[in-house]
Amino acid sequence: MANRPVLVTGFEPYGGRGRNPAHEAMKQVRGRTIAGKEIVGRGLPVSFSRFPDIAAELIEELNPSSVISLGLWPGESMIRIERIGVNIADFGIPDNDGILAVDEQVDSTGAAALMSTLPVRAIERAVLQEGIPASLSATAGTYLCNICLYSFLQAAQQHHEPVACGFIHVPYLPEQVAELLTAVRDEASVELHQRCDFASMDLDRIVRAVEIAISQ
Ligand code: PCA
Repeated sequence: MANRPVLVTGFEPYGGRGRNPAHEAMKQVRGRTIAGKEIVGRGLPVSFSRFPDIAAELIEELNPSSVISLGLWPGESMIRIERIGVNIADFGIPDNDGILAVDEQVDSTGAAALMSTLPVRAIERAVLQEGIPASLSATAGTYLCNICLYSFLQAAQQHHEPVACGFIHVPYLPEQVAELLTAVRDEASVELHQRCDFASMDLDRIVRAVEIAISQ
């Protein structure tokens, strides 16, 4: 039987940002073989209407042994390994279709929450071992990244073979924070110390953390 690939997904830019480090990290690993595993990469739309179907379709099409999804968490300072997806869709900003979900559910008949089935503690330890800041997180938020995590976990439960699924949030790129700092200075409407979203990590480190996650 052919080896099953690892699916790495990365969200497209959203929220008026020109780049998403998650999408860029996905592009750096796709098409490679890492720890003997073939990596298939897909960009995901920041679109509530495309979930949960897109997750089920990708698992059906690719039959991956595992799915590692990536998204940006603005202001995060480290590799943030999510433990849990919740059945809540409640957005702070509209998605890329202009939809602003308030107090909705991902699936009205679904479980309240689903736990990541990736070896999250092993990933955390291995990433830290390489000197890259990382920690486990008990909330992926209630926006598209949480919807993605929940949807893949649910789709995996329906699949005929086991699929380990999980989500990793990544920080801004340093270049993005430099742009933000420039904008804050130019707008001159809040003091710099009122903002707490200026943490960043370079793309090479983010990609290395994804490689390590794939290898666990
Ligand atoms: N981050 C958002 C959605 C897309 C992304 O990269 C989130 O954390 O939900």
